[in-house]
Amino acid sequence: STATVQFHNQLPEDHAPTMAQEVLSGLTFQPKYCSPKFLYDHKGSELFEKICELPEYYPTRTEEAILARVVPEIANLAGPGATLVEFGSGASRKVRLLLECLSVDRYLGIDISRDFLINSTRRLAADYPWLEVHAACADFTQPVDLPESIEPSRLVGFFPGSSIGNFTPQEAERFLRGLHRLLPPGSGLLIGVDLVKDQTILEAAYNDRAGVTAEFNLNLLDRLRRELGLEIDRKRFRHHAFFDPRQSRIEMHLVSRVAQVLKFNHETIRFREGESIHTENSYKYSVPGFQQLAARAGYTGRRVWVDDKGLFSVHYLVA
Ligand code: AVI
Repeated sequence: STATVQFHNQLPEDHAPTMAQEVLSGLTFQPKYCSPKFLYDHKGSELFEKICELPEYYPTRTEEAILARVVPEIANLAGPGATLVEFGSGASRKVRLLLECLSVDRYLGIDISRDFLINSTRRLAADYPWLEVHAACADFTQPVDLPESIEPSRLVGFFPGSSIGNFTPQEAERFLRGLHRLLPPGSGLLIGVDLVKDQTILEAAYNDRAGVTAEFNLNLLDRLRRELGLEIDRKRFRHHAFFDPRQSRIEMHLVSRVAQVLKFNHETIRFREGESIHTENSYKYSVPGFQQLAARAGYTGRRVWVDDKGLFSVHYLVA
């Protein structure tokens, strides 16, 4: 096949030193934390794809069903000839639902997991030969710029899967405002947002019976060991995820099973028994709650779609 992907690297060639610094500052903080973006090494991205197929993990299939149902309306709102930019494109699966129906001629996938990004955008380019495909390896928790060769007159942002929920509301607002800056007038943002619901449904989604989510969380420790040389043994930690209704978020932690001391470069990191590393937040919103956040970041809500069980929402916002 002649399908090509224009690749833009926006991560430093060797990002291990910055990663080491970021991880170290989290592990020496009280309480200990590690950014969820580090969950996505190649293995982690694969595990996340598995999570999306778990019976307990309703967000993926619910969002896909909403998108499949409303894609003609989305196509109307987006109009022809825009550039589609996906944040956290992963396996680039959901975007296929849009490409079948929207008349966009350019796609840019942005993801932090390089090989994963390259493979999935290559498959996309092969399957949609008329589409100009770009891939940017970037950390979008930091301010991003569009690659220079992309100067769209109009852009449609796609931020599916409730990844926005992995930011705190304050970070989410900052991210959305930063994105707003990149959007030419008339641009839109299609964003999937998980909704607050019964605590047992929420907690089951992050504590699946097959243990894939636990594996996804614990894989972080293997990664830190392999890439940063942190002397850490995953058998001494366990996965813990729960819903905090006061903050309306799932918290995911790695709990130390024992009191232990870890060596990391020249630093010593001490754990009490039961002390944890907070590895992820996943905020759950109400429809009006999210609309208000988007409005504070400068957007106008055009449409919101929710499945009939009220599990998940998809918002079309305009800049
Ligand atoms: C990517 N993100 C929206 C997922 C979530 O639900 O917060 C990541 C995840 N963590 C555990 N399971 C899935």
